[in-house]
Order: sequence, then structure tokens, then C-alpha cells
Amino acid sequence: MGGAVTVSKVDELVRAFEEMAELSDIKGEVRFKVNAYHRAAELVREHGEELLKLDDVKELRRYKGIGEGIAKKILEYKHTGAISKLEELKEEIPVELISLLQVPNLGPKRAKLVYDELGVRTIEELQEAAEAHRLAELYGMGPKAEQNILEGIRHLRTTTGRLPLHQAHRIQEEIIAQMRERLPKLALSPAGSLRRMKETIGDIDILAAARDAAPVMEAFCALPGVERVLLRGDTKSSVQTVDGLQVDLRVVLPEEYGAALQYFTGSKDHNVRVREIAKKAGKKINEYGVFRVKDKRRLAGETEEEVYRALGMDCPPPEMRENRGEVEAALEGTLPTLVELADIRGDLHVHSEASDGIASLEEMRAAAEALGYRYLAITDHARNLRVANGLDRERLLRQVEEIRKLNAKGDSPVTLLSGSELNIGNEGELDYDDEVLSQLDVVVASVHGGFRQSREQVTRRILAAVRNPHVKIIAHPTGRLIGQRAPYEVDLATVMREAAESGTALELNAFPDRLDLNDENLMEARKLGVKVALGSDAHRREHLAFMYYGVATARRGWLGPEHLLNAMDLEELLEWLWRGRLDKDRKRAERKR
Ligand code: DGT
Ligand code: CA
Ligand code: CA
Ligand code: ZN
Repeated sequence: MGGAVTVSKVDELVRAFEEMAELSDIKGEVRFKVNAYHRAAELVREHGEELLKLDDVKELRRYKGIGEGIAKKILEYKHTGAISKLEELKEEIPVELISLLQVPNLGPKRAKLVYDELGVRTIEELQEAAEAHRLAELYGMGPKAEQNILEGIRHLRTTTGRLPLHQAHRIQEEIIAQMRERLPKLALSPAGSLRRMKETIGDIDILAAARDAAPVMEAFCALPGVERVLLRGDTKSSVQTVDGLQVDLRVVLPEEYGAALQYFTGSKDHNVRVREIAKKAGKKINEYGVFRVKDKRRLAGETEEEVYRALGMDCPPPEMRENRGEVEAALEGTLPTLVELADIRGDLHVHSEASDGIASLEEMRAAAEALGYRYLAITDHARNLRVANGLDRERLLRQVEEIRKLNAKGDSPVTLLSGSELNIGNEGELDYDDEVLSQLDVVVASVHGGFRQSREQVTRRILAAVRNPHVKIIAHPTGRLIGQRAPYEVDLATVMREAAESGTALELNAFPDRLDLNDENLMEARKLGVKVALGSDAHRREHLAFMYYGVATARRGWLGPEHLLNAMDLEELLEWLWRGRLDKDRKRAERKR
């Protein structure tokens, strides 16, 4: 890749040696080895540019602190972009343990201790253990160390403020559009967590393919939204946007584009598994391509499909690349077909001006028409939710009538479904009686208060709603708000089992703060055969577009059109909504006896 050494290569090599020091420390390697890696990191930090210009072991060894082993690793990195010893270490040490190392003041020794002795696997668990003073009791630790670790976790939280997906996504779209304006022919793609559509984003990664990187860097660093250029190298630049977000742009050669896209899309855990597959097959994969080990022959690199194919795999959609079984499925050729925005025929959760929305029924319908929908369920808040101007019985019945009239006019391809978003009360009670509910097409129910109640009580409340014959969708089933409110305590497994059995759908609420159920919940729902209903929870016309993030999250949960109510056409949906009401009614009667 040309002769020039870039700043990013030096940074990466420093990090590689630091990681090797930490990981070999955890592994319990002899002290002098650990120290040698630390020293190497320091040396590269200071003299990296010079060191990477050298081409043989002897010259490198002239530097004090560089022995034969380190010299070879520097050269290996220079030529292949990776250090096999580091890859080996990463494979030996559990990823959970590696993730604990992010916590300042913890350190490799103590990370290993809490991992082994307390079974701590996540930063959350580490925090819990520290707050319960279980760390102080460990050998070599005390109240002071415990306090420091808590500080470290707090520091990590405040400095790693992650941005919600939709905010980062909007910024990314803008940057890509502006780059396309300036360099219309440039191949350009999002990478990293944004390409995987993760619910929060640390930084934005963008990849470009070009023979000459200079004009790309030039254009990128001069974009109007750029507040500060953090790093400007030959092939990588990082900027801070006016929103305070970091954006990394890498430029690679066209023949390496697919390999780089694969590498920088991640996730890290996915890539670790893919490297294992390569290794077993006598191949090697890095951001430059796939290579055969025995003769270093290049097997692939230009497209992602070709990269995966060279490893005997299908290409998993980016949203699946979290090492949750997609690698195995890609090897077996059993990757599922994921839902796409174009599969969505309607929205099953929206509000109008009748409760706390701002648009009329006709305005919402027109917006749904613009999205090409076939139906739109009006689910205004119900009687007991006074704060949201919930509809009493009379107002609701008048709305049902109004919807009937609007549909009867037949001047829109969108059929409005009459519905309600019921409030699940403290004892599971709902807002209206059966007589009212039986006049609605879609009855949604959700929890809007009592978030601190016991797991038993919340679960009991939700199960009461699931068992109600008219309720067909439980909305935002865990109540979490991303970055603001943890989910309430609820036995989701039991809710899912009863939902599956009774033909009640659980919602994937697409409102950007919610994304509830989340990706992991959705994988569970899929396994248990629970139907999922997508709802934007729109309170104004523009909100209907949130469906995009709902579909993205559904894809992260491995859902296909067959799992979603919204992929049904109108007739099929109405059938589904009515079917089971009688069945549930019978079951309810049995329970009463
Ligand atoms: P983020 O930014 O925290 O939301 O998450 P990502 O996944 O975008 O992570 P980022 O920006 O640090 O790196 C982008 C991708 O580059 C990541 O998903 C995988 C790849 N990558 C970065 N560093 C490493 C590494 O040390 N090892 C491996 N295997 N892959 C890496
Ligand atoms: Ca990133
Ligand atoms: Ca990045
Ligand atoms: Zn709502």
C-alpha cells in the first residue's frame, strides 16, 4: 500500500502491544514477557514512524528494549497488518474478560480475579459486585480498591457516551450525501456498529475505495459539519463533528474493499470467529484480503461475498454479525431471509390528535399512503391514561364511527383500523369493558406506570392483559428507554410462552428511544414462536418513518416477514386479529370456573 507510513498504523501497533501485555498478564505469563510488551508499546509510541520504515531484525534490534521477538512482531505487523501472537492470545482468553479490561483502575490481575472468583462477566455485574462490597473481600483488594473501580466504571460511562442509533444514522447519511456530492464516483459505505444498526453508536466508521486517497481525505476533512480534525493520515482520518461525534474515514484500494468492509463492519466478536474458521482451513483473513497460508496466495478481497465465499461461508447481513450463531448458519448455508422495509404493509401503533398526537386521522392516513402502506391502526391512549388525554368510552366509540366513515369513502388505498392502546392497571385491569373492546379491530395494551413494582406483580399484570380475549398486542413489553430508563422487572420468558400459546403478539416498538423488544428479546421470541407487531408509536406524521429503525432491529433479532404481523396483507391480518378471540374467550371462562 505505497511506501508511506501512516499515523494510524503506529497507533494500531501501540494498541496491539498494549493488548498483548494485558492479555499475557491475564494468562499468567512470566513477568519479563509482559514487561517487554509494555516497553515495546512505549517505544512504538515514541519512534513508531522510524521503526516501521526498517526492514530487518538487525536494524530494529539497535533500539534499546527491542529484542528478537519484538523485532519480528514489528516486521510481521508491517507486512501483514496483524500479529499472530496477539490473535492467539485473543482466542485463548474469553471475550467477556477482555471487555472487563476497559474499566479504568481494574487492571488485568483483578479482572481475572473477579472473573474467576465472583463469576463477573459484564461491567454491570462488576458494578453490582462492587456496590455489594463483594470486591473488598477478595484477596489483595480492599474498600479503597473497590471505590476506585466504581469510580472507573462511572468514568467509563461518562466518557463513552454512546449516541442513539437514529441520531448517529442521520449524521452519517448527511456525511455520505455530502461526500457523494463532492466525489460522485467514489465507492463509499458505512461500516462499524452503524452498518450493523446497533441501538447505540460509539463512533461512525466510513469506508471508501480509491487508488488515490488524497482527494478523499481532503474532501472529508473540509466537510461543513466538521468541527475539528482529530487525525489526518494517508489512509485514515478522524474528525469530530459539531454534534461531538467522532467519524473515522478509511480509504483502501479497490481490490481490498470487500475485505476492509468485512473487517471494519465487525463486530469484533464476529471477526474473531471468522478468523478461527479461516485458521482451521489453513487460510488467513485480515483487512487486506483472504490468503492461503502455505503459499501466501491471495484468494479474495474485492467484495464481501467473495471474502466469505473464500472461507466456505454465505455472507451474513451486517445486522446479524454479533457472533450469535450467524457464523455457523453461514457455514451451513442456513442463514434466514430477513425482513425488509419493503415487506411492511402497515403500522400497528399510532396516535392522533384525539389523545396526545398532533395530527388528524386523515393527515396520518395521508402520511401512511405516502409510505405505500395498506393499513394503519389508530391506537390512541385509553380512558385511564389521563395525562395523555386518554379517550373515554364515548369519545372512543365516536372515533370508531369516524374511522368507519373514512374507510367507506374509499378514496385512499390505506384502510384505517380502529384500535386503542389500553393501559395495564396495577392489578392488570384494562380501561374498557368487553362490549367496547369487541368493536375495535386492534387492541394494544401496555404498562405506563408502576415501573418499580416487584417482578411478580409486573408479570402478573402483563399476563392478565395477555389472557384478555380482545388484547392482541402487548406494546413496548419491557418499558425501557435507551440510555434513560432500565426495563422494569418482568419475567419475559413466561410472558412470551403465554403470548405464543394464546396467539397474542408482542410489539417491537420502533420509536427510537424505545426499540422495545430489543434484538436479543426478539431472537428469544422467534425461538418461542411469538408473533411480533411493529409499531412506530407515531405522535405526528414524520414519526411514521421510525419504522426504518424497527425493521433494522427486527433484522438484528433474525426476524423474517413470516414473524411479523405487519408483513401480512390486510385480509390476512384481519383474519389473524379476529381468530383466537373466541378461543381466548373460552379459556377465560374455563379459568373462572
Ligand atoms: P462502536 O463504535 O463502539 O459503536 O462499535 P464498532 O463496532 O463500530 O467498533 P469500532 O468503531 O471500534 O471499530 C469498527 C470495527 O472495526 C469493529 O466493529 C471491528 C473492527 N475492529 C476494530 N478494532 C478491532 C480489533 O482490535 N480487532 C478486531 N478483530 N476488529 C477490530
Ligand atoms: Ca464505530
Ligand atoms: Ca471507529
Ligand atoms: Zn403509544
